[in-house]
Amino acid sequence: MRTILATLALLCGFPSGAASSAESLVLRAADTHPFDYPTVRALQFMADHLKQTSNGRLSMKIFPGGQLGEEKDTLEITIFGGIDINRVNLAPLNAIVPDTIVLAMPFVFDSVEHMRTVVDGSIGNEILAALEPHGLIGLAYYDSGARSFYNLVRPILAPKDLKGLKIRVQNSELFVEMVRSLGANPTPMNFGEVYESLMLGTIDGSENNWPSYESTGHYKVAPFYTRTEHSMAPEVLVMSRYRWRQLGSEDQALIRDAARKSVAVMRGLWSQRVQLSRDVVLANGNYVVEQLDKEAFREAVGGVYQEFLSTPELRYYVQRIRAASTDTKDAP
Ligand code: GTR
Repeated sequence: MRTILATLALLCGFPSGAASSAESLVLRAADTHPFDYPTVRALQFMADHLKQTSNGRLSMKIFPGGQLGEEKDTLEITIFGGIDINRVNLAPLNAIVPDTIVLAMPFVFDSVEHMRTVVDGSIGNEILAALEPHGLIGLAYYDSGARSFYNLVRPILAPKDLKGLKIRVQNSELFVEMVRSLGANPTPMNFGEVYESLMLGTIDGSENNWPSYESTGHYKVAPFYTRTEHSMAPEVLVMSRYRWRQLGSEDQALIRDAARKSVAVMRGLWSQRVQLSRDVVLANGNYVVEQLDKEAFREAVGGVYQEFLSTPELRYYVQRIRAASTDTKDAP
């Protein structure tokens, strides 16, 4: 596991924007996924666009594959300015910015379209703006589809099948309690440690979307995948507020514009990759449960709503998210 100090040592060898001439700036961008994953390809689009619109003055150096560390650590480094741009999932932000919890709540979205409507609208913008007092500038949301459970022990058809299984979760109290309320034993762990832990049997399973289940090779070790689709926590593109404040408003606008334009590109790549990853998993002969009664899962996580929506502001966000659904089902 790469530590914060190791990441800083690595970055020291790389010319940062501050060391460049006043004319040119190289922004360092982190992503935990490999170079061909939709998030990284979208970052590459953003980099190309930025270079073009700034006539080569602004560029991005992308560090994919978790080279700069795990999301929990790279977020800290971004806050104090060691990384300029960071693509992370919303979950590790839950501990830093409480408002982000509402977009990760179980079953709060009825579909990917519902999630997109919310993050593209005023709620999405308000939550991006809420990052700023915490040292981050929210640039955009990327798709992350829906997260579902997988494991190496047995098929999950109902919450009772999760009972006693050790399930890895992201570093977020919300995910810990969500999994506990379903009867499993939650184990918070960095993304990069999951494969080995599955191999060693120190965990029984995890939860993620189709592309991550496939690209990490977890599907080869944990063959039982059930489309619980319990969370649609999106990906977020954040920038270091420290770096942001060193930039003029014209450069800030170019960065925002490039980030915004990369969203549509990412969504196109994402839909293709979901399809491809699902095909790879099915062709591998995995035991995939696609049709299931989600009601029992929805009911089991009801207590998480009482526990985590602890302020009127958070409850109001969720009311508005639910009102934005074309489906009439109430959240748990
Ligand atoms: C993926 C997400 C990553 C990371 C990972 C995880 O879906 O794209 O940023 O959050 O899940 O489970 O840690």
